[in-house]
Amino acid sequence: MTELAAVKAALKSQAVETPSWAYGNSGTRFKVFAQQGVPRSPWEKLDDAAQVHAFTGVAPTVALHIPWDRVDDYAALARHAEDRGLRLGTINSNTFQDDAYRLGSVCHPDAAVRRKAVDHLLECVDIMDATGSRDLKLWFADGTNYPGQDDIRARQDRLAEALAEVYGRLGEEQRMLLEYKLFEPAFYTTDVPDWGTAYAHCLKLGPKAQVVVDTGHHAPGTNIEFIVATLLREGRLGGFDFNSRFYADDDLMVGAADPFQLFRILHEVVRGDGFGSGVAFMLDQCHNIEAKIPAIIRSVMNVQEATAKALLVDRAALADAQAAGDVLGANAVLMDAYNTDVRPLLREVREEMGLDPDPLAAYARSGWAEKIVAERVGGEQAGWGA
Ligand code: PSV
Ligand code: MN
Ligand code: MN
Repeated sequence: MTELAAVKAALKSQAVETPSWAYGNSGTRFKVFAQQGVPRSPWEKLDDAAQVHAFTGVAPTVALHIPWDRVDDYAALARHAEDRGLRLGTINSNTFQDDAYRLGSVCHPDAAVRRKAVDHLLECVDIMDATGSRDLKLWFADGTNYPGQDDIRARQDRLAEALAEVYGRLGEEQRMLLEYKLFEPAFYTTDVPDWGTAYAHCLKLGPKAQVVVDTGHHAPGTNIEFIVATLLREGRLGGFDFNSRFYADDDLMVGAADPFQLFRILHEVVRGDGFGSGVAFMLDQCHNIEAKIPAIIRSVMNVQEATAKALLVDRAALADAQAAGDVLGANAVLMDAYNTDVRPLLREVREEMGLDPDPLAAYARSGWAEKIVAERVGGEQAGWGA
């Protein structure tokens, strides 16, 4: 295979998981702007996700969030996905939207609240069994707002105990992805604030526990690609929640704020043999003011473009320049790849996959947007938190 053929083959095999919640209404704490045609159920979210996959060819799985996507029959939901060329992906737990969780969930000082939270996580594993999902994604809103509010170390002990119970329930092929976040909703301490804390817990649990990097969950200026390189080197990078941010956890379209950072991250993924290795590429975004399906298509394309550039890095030339201590030469190799216009290459890849080379234009022509506005009348639109 020529090098270009290998790059094309890798791009065709890429899989970007889209989040069910991105198809529903979302907003900030100030306002949720409802959009016409938005899904009213998990079934309709999958119908929309099928459009993203149909036009991009690389978005075959959809992440669910429980209880936002609670249904009576998960096997039927999995069949609904299959009928549309999709599979159900990661199951995201939710231990942050119940009144009981005011002081935390698995780290709460009251054992009864911790039990409730762990039972929810175990229920999520039951759902994974029914949907055939590989990954359970855990993000905990747990933390404190004031110094002295609770014992920082005791909270870590409670977390470890809860994680161990859930880990013990995982099947052979199932994984637990632990997501960290610097702050919010807790403002003083967060119980899983950084990759080091997540990694320490995963290390104790075992190989099925992996760290998930949400690109919006760091302090400004954090070198995320260094974290990626380190976790890959340690065999503990479970996946990404991709999105972009200007200020905090903005959940904007990936590659919109800083496409160069996305390239640098993907370069480390490629360098660390993390591409096609089980590292999950997921989106975790909210489209508050823009049309949702085209925004998700755009996001998938942004990931593809950054991946194509990362795959085009001349690794041999880079290694030579690095070995020779050629600082500017090495930097130039990386920048050459980043500055390559990969859009013609991706158009070719899509044509070879039997797709329209311009997914956004093809979607706009398809009539789907008009169809859902006309058909989805009555009922309650799905929204963040419902
Ligand atoms: C928390 O901010 C988070 O990134 C977690 O992944 C949640 O499950 C998700 O957002 C909800 O959008
Ligand atoms: Mn996330
Ligand atoms: Mn987030």
